[in-house]
Amino acid sequence: MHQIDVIDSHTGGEPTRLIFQGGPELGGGSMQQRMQKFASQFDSFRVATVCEPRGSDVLVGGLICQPEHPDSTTGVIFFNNRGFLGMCGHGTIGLLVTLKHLGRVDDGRHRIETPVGTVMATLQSNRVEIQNVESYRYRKSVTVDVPEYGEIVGDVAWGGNWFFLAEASQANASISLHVAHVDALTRFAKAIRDELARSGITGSDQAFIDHVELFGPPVVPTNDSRNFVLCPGGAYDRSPCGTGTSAKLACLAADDKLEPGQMWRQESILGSVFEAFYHPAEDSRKIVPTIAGYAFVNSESSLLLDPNDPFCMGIPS
Ligand code: PYC
Repeated sequence: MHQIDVIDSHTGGEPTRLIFQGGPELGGGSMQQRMQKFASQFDSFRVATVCEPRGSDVLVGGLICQPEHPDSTTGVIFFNNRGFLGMCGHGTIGLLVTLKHLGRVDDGRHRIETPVGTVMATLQSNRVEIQNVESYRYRKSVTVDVPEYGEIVGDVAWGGNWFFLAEASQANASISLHVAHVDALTRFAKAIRDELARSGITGSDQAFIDHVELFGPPVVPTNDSRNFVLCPGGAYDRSPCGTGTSAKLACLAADDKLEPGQMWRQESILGSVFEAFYHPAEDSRKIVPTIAGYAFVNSESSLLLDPNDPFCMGIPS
């Protein structure tokens, strides 16, 4: 029986499962190199820990790794039911709150290594502010002709993952961003993502755009916007999505709609909020976004992998 020690938390409603003990031995090197080794040699471990029957399509896993640099607090590799994530905003907020719960860190500033770069996170009680990787808009006003929905115009942007960002109220769709409509929103967002792939619309270096983010007016007037985010494995993000909010800031900055330092309050489909602002990056086409939200620890447990269990290694989704 193989035992894996995990701690589950949620950030604005979106769950994170952090793996502290019993994970694969990935050796040294950068988080990017270790993620590649994880994906090529231990993908079954990903399925066993986040897919059914131990997990679900919504769950994001994070493998805690020894950092490459001594002044980093930790390294982490995030993954989900479909594959690996470059960065994960809600997961990093959950990571810091979980490390504090374990007594491994104190409030203050922490350096976290991820496969797409090092991020800085400031922990204060259950609130975490993350200075994310540099983010940028890659393509503006891209038109996709989506079967059944018509022409949808949106931007392609990087915020630690690749996003297509569009207003929800377009063409034949016009689905209001209410949690009662998540099935319709999911169908719409998947149709957009499929059409992006069919039309060869990608991020830089032909990267697959695996997240679709739809926007509409906020429900709470003090917020700036509400979103619905389709994640790579088909689930929707219960939080406002840290990397998605970073991509949004990059688009707002590129359109001169948000000043450096100006606060943006992004509301999720559930109503949870990330506060966000940016500073210009050295490369004037990019920004350095900061995202803040709250996480809470839900459970400490051990996953048991029984070799006699026909579903021991999980059910791929
Ligand atoms: O918060 O960056 C995020 C995220 C990505 C996928 C799910 N959440």
